[in-house]
Amino acid sequence: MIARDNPAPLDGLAIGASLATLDAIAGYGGVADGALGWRDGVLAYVGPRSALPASAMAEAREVIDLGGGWITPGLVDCHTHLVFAGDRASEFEQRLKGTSYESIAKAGGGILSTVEATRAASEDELLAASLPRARALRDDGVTTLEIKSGYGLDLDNERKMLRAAHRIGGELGITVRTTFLGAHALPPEYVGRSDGYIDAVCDWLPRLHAEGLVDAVDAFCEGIGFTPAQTRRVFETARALGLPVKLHADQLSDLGGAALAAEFGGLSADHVEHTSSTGVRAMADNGTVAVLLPGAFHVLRETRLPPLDEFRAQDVPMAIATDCNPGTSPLQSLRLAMSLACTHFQLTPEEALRGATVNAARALGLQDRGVLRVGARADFVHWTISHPAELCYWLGGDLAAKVYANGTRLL
Ligand code: DI6
Ligand code: FE
Repeated sequence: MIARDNPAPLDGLAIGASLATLDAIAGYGGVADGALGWRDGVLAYVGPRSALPASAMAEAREVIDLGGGWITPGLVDCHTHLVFAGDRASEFEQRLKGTSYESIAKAGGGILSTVEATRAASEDELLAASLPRARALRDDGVTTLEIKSGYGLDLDNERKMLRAAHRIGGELGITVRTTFLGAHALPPEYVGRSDGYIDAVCDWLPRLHAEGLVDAVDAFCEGIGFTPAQTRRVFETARALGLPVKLHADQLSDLGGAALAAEFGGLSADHVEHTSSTGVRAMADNGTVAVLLPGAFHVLRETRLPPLDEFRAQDVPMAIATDCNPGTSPLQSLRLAMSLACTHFQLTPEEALRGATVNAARALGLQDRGVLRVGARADFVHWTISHPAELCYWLGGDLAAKVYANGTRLL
């Protein structure tokens, strides 16, 4: 539990709270009356306070007595589109009157209306519009955040989005991982030429990657998005660059997206409401995480559930994310996504917490976080709760009392 080879004093030591370490195959990994110590941004003690060497307490640079509550790993939101300009509240009203998401998209609204607003914004304006959403997530416990491009749909505007996303990490002190989603929608200038657009996407990807702006590659494989054959071309370009892939797969129909993502060793297949047994099997065989997005399910009032029991039976790890976007999931709390996953998908609160920490880290290819373990990054949250299930039980509320990333207090 303690790194005994390092006698240097701890930079910080938190006591007086219980720990949900998640450092086991199942269960919260609960430690009553725990202690958490860190040094150089990395956890150096995780365990019961009673087992803490007396010298560690005496020598720590700072000892924080939390006076109750629980500490969990910092939450990881592994699927968002939170960099965008404008909003789609009027589309929300249209949908409530009975117009479908797909028909709005086909009429040139939907994603394309956000593309128009995002193209018109400067990088600074985009940052200013997006920062409050990221801050809301962080202040509710998120210390690692994935952000996709996909509302620029040309080289300069995709670059602008990815740069704005990077700046969010610096502004808020959290880790931001960027995903290139050039294959999100067909921009107006390519109408009738979707294969030509995919050529362009495959041309931009190496350039953006060379600028250090891309951690992973995604596509919208759907009737209103791109075909499996087009998605495959994007993935082949990613593979040639050594970039991991993930996919918006089987959200509105089953095009075999999950199996395609798995075939490319994908980090994750996301949405997956319509994924078949073959798709689940392929994910299990390739270690592809199922990212559940109950915010979009809720907002679109979907009824088709992801194959949850099959994921469980085949040991496919399930992650949960907000999918924060202006159309289908204007959701600014990962805790609320966890709650929706419990209510709509009948996940247990323990599965939901695992889905927003350790499994979400895996969906981003990050092994150094998502658990409280010696050697992991010192990203953690102190919550004013008496049981971890409360993280899913309360809808909203101000539960995150302290948020630390890399051993630095952010909130
Ligand atoms: N699936 C989604 O949930 C988002 N993109 C996608 O491919 C929705 C994006 C939007 O409607 O703006
Ligand atoms: Fe999405």
